[in-house]
Amino acid sequence: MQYNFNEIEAKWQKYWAENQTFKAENNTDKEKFYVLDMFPYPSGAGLHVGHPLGYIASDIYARYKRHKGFNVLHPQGYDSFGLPAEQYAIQTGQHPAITTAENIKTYRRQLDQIGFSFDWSREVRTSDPKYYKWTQWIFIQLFNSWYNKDADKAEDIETLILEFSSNGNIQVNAVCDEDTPEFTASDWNAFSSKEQQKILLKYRLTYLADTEVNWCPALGTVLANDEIVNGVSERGGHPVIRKKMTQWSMRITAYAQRLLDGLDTIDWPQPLKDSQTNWIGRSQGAEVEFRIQNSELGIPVFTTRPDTIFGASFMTLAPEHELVGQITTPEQKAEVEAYVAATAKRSERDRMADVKAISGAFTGAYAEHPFTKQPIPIWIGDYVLAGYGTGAVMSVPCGDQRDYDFAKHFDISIPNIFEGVDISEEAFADKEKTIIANSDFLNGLPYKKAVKTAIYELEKLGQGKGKVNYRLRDAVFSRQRYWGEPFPVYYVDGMPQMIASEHLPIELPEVEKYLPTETGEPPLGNATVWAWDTQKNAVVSNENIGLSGVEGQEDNGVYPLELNTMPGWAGSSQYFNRYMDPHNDDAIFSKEAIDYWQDVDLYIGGSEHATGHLLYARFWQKFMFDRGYVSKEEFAKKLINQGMITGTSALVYRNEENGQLISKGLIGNLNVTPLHVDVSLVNSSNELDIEELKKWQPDFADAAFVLEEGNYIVGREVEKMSKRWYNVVNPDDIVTEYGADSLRLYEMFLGPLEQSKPWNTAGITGVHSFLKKLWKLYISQSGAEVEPSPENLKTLHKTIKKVEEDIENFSFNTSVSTFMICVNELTAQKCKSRAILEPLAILVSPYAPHIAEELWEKLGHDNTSISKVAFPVFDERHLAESSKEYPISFNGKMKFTMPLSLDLSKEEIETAVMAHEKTQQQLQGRTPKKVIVVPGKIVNIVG
Ligand code: ANZ
Repeated sequence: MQYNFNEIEAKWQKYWAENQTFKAENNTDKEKFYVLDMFPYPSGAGLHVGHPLGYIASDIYARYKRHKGFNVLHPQGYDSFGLPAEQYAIQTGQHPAITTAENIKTYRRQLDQIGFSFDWSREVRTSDPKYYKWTQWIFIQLFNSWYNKDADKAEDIETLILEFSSNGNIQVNAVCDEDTPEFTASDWNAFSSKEQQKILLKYRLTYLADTEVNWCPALGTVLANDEIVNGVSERGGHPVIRKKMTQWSMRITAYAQRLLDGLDTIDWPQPLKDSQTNWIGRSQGAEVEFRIQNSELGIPVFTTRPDTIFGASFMTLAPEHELVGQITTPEQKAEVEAYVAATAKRSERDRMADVKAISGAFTGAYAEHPFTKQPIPIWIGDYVLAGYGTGAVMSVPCGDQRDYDFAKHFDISIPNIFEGVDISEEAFADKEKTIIANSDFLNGLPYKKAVKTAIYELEKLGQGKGKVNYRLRDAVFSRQRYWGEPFPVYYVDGMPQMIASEHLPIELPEVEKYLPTETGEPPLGNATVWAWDTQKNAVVSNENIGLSGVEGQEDNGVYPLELNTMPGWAGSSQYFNRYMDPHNDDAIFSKEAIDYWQDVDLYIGGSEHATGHLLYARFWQKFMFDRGYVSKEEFAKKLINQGMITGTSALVYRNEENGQLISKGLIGNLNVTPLHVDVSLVNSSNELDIEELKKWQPDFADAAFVLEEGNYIVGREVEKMSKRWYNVVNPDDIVTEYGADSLRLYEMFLGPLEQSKPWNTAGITGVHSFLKKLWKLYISQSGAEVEPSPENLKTLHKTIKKVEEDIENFSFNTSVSTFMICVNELTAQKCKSRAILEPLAILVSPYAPHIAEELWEKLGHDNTSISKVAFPVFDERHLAESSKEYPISFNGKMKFTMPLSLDLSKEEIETAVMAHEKTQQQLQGRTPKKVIVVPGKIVNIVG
């Protein structure tokens, strides 16, 4: 009987779907185990073989855990809002919902045919109103919360309002905007409602503020820092500029320290933790105020080195600093303004990256040194970033390279506070060593003490305090896009109001055009039915909007809705919790569901999400924890980043002299340009199918070819697998030709999960023929009830041991070779025993589930799935050698060997050896003086 994989795989996929084999229950006595994949964005191109790598690994683990008796939650869904669908809509007029649904169909078909054990009954789609109802709900919870630093957690905004009305904000220790004024209870109670709302926005965990954003004119939207690579948009490579806009922001900075601390409690890859740590960027130092001469104004600076204060010979402000306009003298005005205008064109990243180009302008103003009272010139320079620290620095040219370069360039004095002292790293580390000179009361103090003393003296002056600064910024949460979650927000007199949760979801309105409006409003500005009626609690036509705030006009309770939508990370920041109870319409999830599933035990996905999704999701989880919705502060105990599967691109070489395509071996010194061609046009010997190439792209239709030995040999290069390089391999083709089980095994066989590795379709034949051998081993067996031999058992048990260890260590590639060895051995042993073949099928089943199901059925288990059978238990006894080739020596000289059971006693061994004919030959009738037996080792006959 043939191994007909196409038939077998279709049969079992149907069986699993019909029987809901992988449906997880929320109510069971079994221990839970939650295995999660990062859900895909369903792009128009479908999956290539690089995409399922992580999914196969997590599927093996999920299946293994089921065999181990766990109740496994292994869901899948779609991150289905996003820019590509919207851009396609702009180009073609197709509604993004339609293209998204089509793409999802393709994804589902592709995922199904790989045989994943997903519980599809729990599927979520972030663009489904039933799902984003809860994204909107979380937004409202954030709006209605503030961060209490004393309690070190988020709390209900009502507690803050109560405090304001009884005590004002003097004693409130909250994370809030820098410019929050102080007020008493009577001030608060006298404020108008609008004034109160404005103040509360300074405390809410999501708030509206004028923020400097990364504006991408080509995409017509704001981008997050992690969406910008080398100063241009990650998607499309368009220029990005800085611009001030009123935007929703998330006060993630309130969680900076907890996001750092939490990293110690989770088993995530160190490089990922490092990038989150750097992104959060904690620095300890001081804030120091420099007073401006002849003025009431002061400029605070953030410094990590307050001990160097006597070396500060000038100050530098970011060109965007709010005081620049006020302090610049009339003589310097023109120069300063020109410089400010020039820097507005440069992105922050460019400014940070470009350390060599020194530029700046003198404001004409002077500050006063806090201790020496000497005048200090105030400059502006674009190496100082507006959004970090206070946007101003005390410049210490002998301590900081950028300050030094600046001082040199503009000929500013460079006082030496390190004169004659050791400033090596060791000196810093040494508690006793002095590293500062020419610094008044700091002279003679070791580094740490100098820092403390400087802060102490500044505090005495009322001009400084110790401060911890984080590089992390609040996250801008508004996008000028159509295809995203609408905000549950309307505006009354310019102030944002939340729609009550019971009226959610607020569904995306229809629009004529997906582009920004002519007046520069986001695409939702094109919607004509996009106003909130507070009487009917419904979205109504814009025509109904009342003229609130206009004197003499009655406010009819209909108000404009928010025009921005939420960013891509909104929908992915709590999806892991929603899977626990995905159809709940009354709550994001029930208490029962979250109490049972708690958190993700294993999360697998790409490392590119380190400072985006994985940071935001941790933030929202901590918030949900503070507000009592979840019981775990970290959502995923363990995380693995799968490596990238690279493609093997194929290249032809165009001779620039005459346009001929030159076979690789004949290039020599010719001036050629390599061109990518589709890898499907090339066979495993790197020979190009010339006729197919001519049909593939019109450019090649009339090409002339220079061949070697009758063939065109292409060049090969390993690159990222991407449509752009025509090196994508479609899993559909592999599944049709070799089957899903071969694909699964091969993806694992390629190498360690976390490493990047090249794809080479030719290599799949190895695992494919292994599966055929496995099949044969079962099909050739007839008398299944034969007792297993010790060798059979040994082969089986060493396989159980290895495979179990491998899965536990996520070392899936090594299991595949173990299976190969096992099947070779059992084939050689002509094993037919059910007691061996049954457990082997279970071992194989997480990796190659279809064939395992089929073999299980063939072994007589009708209409049951192997996926629920207990994992075989390793028994060490079978690995023990049962016999040993004893060397038999005469007077210390080894003469022959004989096999003896290891169970024999000393006496039994002696008897057996003495009875051997070779012993008799050696002794020739003599009686030995002594027979020395060392069980398990040797026998020596003396005399
Ligand atoms: C004086 C000084 C002396 C500094 C010295 C360094 C060395 P991190 O570790 O990144 O927090 N700085 C502060 N705000 C800045 C801004 N907005 N743009 C650019 N640079 C800024 O670094 C903090 C240090 O970077 C601060 O300490 C300040 O320079 C500078 F020997 O102050 B320092």
